[in-house]
Amino acid sequence: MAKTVDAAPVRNAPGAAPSHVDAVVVGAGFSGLYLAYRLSRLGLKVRVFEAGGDVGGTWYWNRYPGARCDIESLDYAFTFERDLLSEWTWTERYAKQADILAYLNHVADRFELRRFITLDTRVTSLTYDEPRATWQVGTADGIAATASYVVMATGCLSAARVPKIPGLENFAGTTYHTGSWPHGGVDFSGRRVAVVGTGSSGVQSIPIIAETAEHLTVFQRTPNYVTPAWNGELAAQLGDDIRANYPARRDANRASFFGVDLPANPRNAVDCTPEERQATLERYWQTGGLTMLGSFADLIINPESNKIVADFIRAKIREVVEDPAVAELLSPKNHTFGTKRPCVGTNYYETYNRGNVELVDINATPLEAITPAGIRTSSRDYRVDAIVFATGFDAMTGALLAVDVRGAGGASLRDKWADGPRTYLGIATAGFPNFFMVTGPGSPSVLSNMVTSIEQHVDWITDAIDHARRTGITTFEAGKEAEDAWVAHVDEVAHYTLYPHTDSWYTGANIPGKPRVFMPYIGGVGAYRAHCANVAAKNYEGFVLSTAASLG
Ligand code: NA7
Repeated sequence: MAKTVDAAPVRNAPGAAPSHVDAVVVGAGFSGLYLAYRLSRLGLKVRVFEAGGDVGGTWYWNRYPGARCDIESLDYAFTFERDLLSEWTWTERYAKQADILAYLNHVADRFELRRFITLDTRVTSLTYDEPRATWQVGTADGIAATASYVVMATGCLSAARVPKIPGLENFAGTTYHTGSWPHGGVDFSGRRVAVVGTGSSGVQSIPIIAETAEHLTVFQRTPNYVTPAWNGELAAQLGDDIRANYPARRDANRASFFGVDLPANPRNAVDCTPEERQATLERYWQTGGLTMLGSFADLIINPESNKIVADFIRAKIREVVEDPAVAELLSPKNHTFGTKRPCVGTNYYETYNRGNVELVDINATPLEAITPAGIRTSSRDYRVDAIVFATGFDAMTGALLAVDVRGAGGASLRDKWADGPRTYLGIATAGFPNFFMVTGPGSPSVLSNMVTSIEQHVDWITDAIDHARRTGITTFEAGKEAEDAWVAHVDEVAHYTLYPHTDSWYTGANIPGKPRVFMPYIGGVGAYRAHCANVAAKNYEGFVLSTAASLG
C-alpha cells in the first residue's frame, strides 16, 4: 500500500515555538485513526503521532507467521460508516494480519486521514502546563507540539516484552519478538528454532514455524486452553447476508457482554446432566473460536462449572495429541478456563505429533540461560539458530507509562499508578486534566472485541471534547471521588468472578514487580456502555469541568 503522507511533519525549527493544535492523539492504530476521523470532522485541529513507520498499530507490529485476529472479521471492523462495510471484502472467517493492516490503510486513505498523522515519531513525554491548560508533547527531538487535549490511543498490548534471561546478548543466532516482527518476513527453512511462550502469539505461530523449520523446540511455562478456530473462507453469500442484517448485528455487539454477540447459553453447567453438558460443549467446540466462553452462564463465576469445561478441553487435547506424556504437559492444570486469555488455534495440538517438534516444560526444568549456541535449561542444552520470543506485553499500562506523563502540579502518572492503575471509567484519571485514554485500565478493553470498545470510547471522548468546546469548558478532569468509587467497583465486580485468582497479564502477573491488580472491567460491554452514556447525560457526572473564569 503506497504511503501518501501529505502532512508537514510537526517538527519545529530550532528556536521556533511548537505548533499548537486542539488535540494530540498518540498512536495511529484502530483508535488513533478513528479519533483523527471524528476530531477532524468536528473542525478541530488534530495531530496524530505514531511511533511506527505506518498506520496500523497492533497490526503494523505483529507480523509473525500465522498472526490473525480471533474475533470474526465482520465483527472486527469499523461500524461508523456503512459504506466501509460494503466496499471492503473480508475473505476469511478470521482475518489474517496482512488483511487487517490493508483494511486500516484503506481506512486511512478513504477518509484522507494521513494528513493528520506524523509517522516515525514516538511521544516520550507529556507535560501539563497548568496556567495555560495546555499539554506539551515531547519526543526525542524536543517539544513537537502543544495541545489543549491529549488522547492516548496507544493500545493495550503494544509494549512488547523480552524477558531478561542471562546470556541473551551472547546468542550467536537471531532473536525475534512476535510483537515487533521483521517486515520482510523470516525464512526458517533448514533452521533449528526455539519458541518461548505459548500464549496466543505462540499458539498461532508454532504450527506455521513447524512447517518450515528443520526442528522446533517449544519452551512452555504455562499450558493454555486452545479452542479450534475452524477458520475458512468467508463465503460471499454469507458475507452478503451479514451485510444485509448488519445494523442489527452491530447493535447486538454493542449491547453484548464481550462486544461481540457470542452465542450465550443461559444455563449453568452445574444444573445440567452429564449428557447435556457433553452435548453443549461439543456444540460450542464445533462452533469454535472464543464461543466456548459462552458455553455456560456460570463458567467464570463457579469453579465447579469451570472445571467441567476445562475437563472437556483436556479430553480434547488427549484425543489429538498422540504421546500421552506430551498431552499431559499441554493440559492446563493451574488455572481456570477463560480467566487467562483463551487462545484460538489452527492445528496447534496436532503440531505436537510432528517428528520435528519438541515440547520442553520449563517448570520442570527451568530456563537458566541463553548460550551462544542456544538455550540452557536446568537439565540440558538445546542447540538453536533462532529464538522467537512469544513472551507477550506489559499489558494495558505498559504503553501509557512508557510516556513520562506529568499532570497538574507536575505530578507523575507513574507515581500515581505505582500500586496499580487508577482511572474513572478507564477513560480519564484525576489530576490529569484534558487527558483521555482509549480502552484504558478500568474499561472492558481486552475482555471485549477491541473495535467495539474503541468506537465507544472514541465517540464518548470526542463528544466530551465537543461538549467542552461548545460550553466554554477549558478543563475536563476525572474527579477524585468518582475515580475512587470506580476503582472500587471494578475491583468488586472482578472479585465476583474467578478472574483475579489467575496469574495473567490481566493482573500484571507476567511482569516481575508489577502491582497485582485485575485491570480490565468485567461488568460487560453493554452495561458499561450504558453507564458511560448515563454519565455523559448527567452533565458528565463525576468529572470536574472548569471554565476559564472559574480557573481564575
Ligand atoms: P501472552 O498471552 O502474554 O503470552 C506470553 C507467553 O510467554 C506465555 O505463555 C508466558 O507464560 C510466556 N512467558 C512470558 N515470560 C516468560 C519467561 N520469562 N519465560 C518463559 N515463558 C515466558 O502474549 P501473546 O503475545 O501470546 O498474546 C497477547 C495477546 O494478544 C493475546 O492474549 C490476545 O489478546 C492477542 P506465562 O503464561 O506467563 O507463564
